[in-house]
Amino acid sequence: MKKSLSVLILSLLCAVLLTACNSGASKNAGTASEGAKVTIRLAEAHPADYPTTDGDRKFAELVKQASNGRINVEVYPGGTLGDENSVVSQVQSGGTVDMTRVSSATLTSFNPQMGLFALPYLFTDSSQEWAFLNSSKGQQLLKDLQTSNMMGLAYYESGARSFYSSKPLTKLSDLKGQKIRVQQSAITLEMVTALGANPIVMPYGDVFGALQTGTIDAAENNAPSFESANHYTVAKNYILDGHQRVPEVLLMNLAMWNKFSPADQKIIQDAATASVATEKESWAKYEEKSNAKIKASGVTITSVDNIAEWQEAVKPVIEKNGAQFKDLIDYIHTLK
Ligand code: GTR
Repeated sequence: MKKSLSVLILSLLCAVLLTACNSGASKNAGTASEGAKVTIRLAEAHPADYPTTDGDRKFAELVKQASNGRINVEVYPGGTLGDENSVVSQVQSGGTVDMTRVSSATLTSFNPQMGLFALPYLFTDSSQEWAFLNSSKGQQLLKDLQTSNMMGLAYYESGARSFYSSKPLTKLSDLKGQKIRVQQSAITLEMVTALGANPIVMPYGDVFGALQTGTIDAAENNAPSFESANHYTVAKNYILDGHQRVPEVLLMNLAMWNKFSPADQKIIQDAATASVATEKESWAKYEEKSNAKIKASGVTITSVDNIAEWQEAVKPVIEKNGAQFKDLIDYIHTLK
């Protein structure tokens, strides 16, 4: 009798516990699905008219449309929600920023796999890069961001990065001893050191002032960033060595993603995928406009005809950091 009473009490307790757990789960699933309105804050480092911001806005528009206004993505351009590093920390930890568009180089400190893209001279050109990004291996890297509590939704175009300086810079040996601002990426630091210069990590938003005051001599970026951030008005020497092609990534906090119903996840994923075409189209136009503006402003632009010399200098960096990506690198070499 006593035994059957305790079994009864135990079963009742289990039932109560199970109901509590289940109701918690369904509450979560319901938060972002039918009925409930959700606001997503998306941080963007670039100005309102920049190609990546065009991509973000297209994404927001498509999500709004497909969810009948239920899911509202608010895009905050111009770095107003913080520098890239702190914004990614927020997205990762579920802070006040839910989403961001960020450089994959910045992501390296949060997810070492992203370090692949920081390897110098990894891709020969944009078509080889996109053949990889669109491949199942490239898409897997996006998915693997989940191991770092972030949901990677899409890659965006970011061209090729090259060095620019307020000091003469027309050949590799000119880099010797120059103080060069770099993104927060260990591989980039090593690359710049291997090229004979002194790397200094600094948020993107501080680069213009640092170039003006001489805290740094140089920086490196693609033409749209070099131009839109006004760096070209201070750093009048641009050498087109194209050392990195680091794609941009559109990211969401993983816990937020997991709260959406499968139908809403599809809406968000489809919108992100569709926004890539808008960003790439805008990129092509903006890059052309930036190059024309840089040229017209009297910047000395040098193209590199002995790129093998640069590649040779960074070989130890590739050997050291590339070993963990050997399969991916071999695969990239098979792509056109
Ligand atoms: C740009 C990139 C930004 C930021 C910047 C930088 O190309 O789009 O997100 O990472 O470079 O150098 O910090």
